[in-house]
Amino acid sequence: MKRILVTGALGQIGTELVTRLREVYGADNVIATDIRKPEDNAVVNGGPFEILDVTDGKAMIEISKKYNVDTIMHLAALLSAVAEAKPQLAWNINMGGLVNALEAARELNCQFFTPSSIGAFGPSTPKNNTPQDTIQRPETMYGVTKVSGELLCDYYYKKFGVDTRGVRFPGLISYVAPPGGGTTDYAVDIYYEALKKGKYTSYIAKGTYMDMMYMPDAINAIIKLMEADASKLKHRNAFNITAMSFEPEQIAAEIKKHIPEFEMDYDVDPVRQGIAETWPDSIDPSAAMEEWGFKAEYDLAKMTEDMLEKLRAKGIK
Ligand code: AKB
Repeated sequence: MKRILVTGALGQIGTELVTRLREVYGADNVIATDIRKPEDNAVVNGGPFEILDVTDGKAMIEISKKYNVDTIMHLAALLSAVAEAKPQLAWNINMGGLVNALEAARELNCQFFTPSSIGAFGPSTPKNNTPQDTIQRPETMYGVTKVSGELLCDYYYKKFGVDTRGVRFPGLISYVAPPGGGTTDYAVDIYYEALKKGKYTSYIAKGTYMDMMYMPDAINAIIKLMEADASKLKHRNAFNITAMSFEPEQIAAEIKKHIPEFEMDYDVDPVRQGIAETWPDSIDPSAAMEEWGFKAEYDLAKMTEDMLEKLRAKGIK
């Protein structure tokens, strides 16, 4: 990777990924793009930035050519809860954007990354230690676009030789930019509310396990996979990766160790709960570990300590 175009660069992953890529590869070599251009933003001001609507394939190719990129990291997508509320829009953005990004990668002979998700699994998928290769019959629009995306990326590799790579992200927890419209967002919100109010009302029910990961591990995983020796990759576009699996009581208990007065109650959202119930309780990341050395550094305890420290340093209280 030498010259990298990132779509959805102002999102939860993009904000931290762009910053790290600019540290590693040089600020001028990372072209951040998003549909909006806010002022006073580190990603906008820290290197090249272009406004890009990913459903505009012509603009994507033009920007890729303008900067002569050799890598495309396509992050722009609607998350699970928003996608369920706006399924047609989700199809247009998630699939339309992906095809446009893959076409740009094909035309410019770029290496390509896009994330899949635990949302690519469904109720008939084995729920515990979900294998790398297994049944995928998701029942959400987000899941439909994620499975289709995995297949499309495999297709572009096999048919056109595009060096496509990707992971199935679990819920990502971070303190820099907020997630927008996911099912796992409760595991981010809880830290903000614990510091601001000392209490949190969970929209996910007691006993609902989902895989999660702290953002530094997610960013490391993307870079490591993109730098991995292609000859070692048997899978390419949908590596299961995870760092931990917990249910709401467990994250609340961990926060209580730092904020003893913290209390949590429940007001379950049927839509997000319904989505969570179709996802695995825990997935098996062994293919990623074997093929490109995936390893997560943060467990629930280490992440909680760091999240609270970083949010306090940001002035959240
Ligand atoms: C979501 O909840 O939609 C995302 C995901 C797991 O893909 N965080």
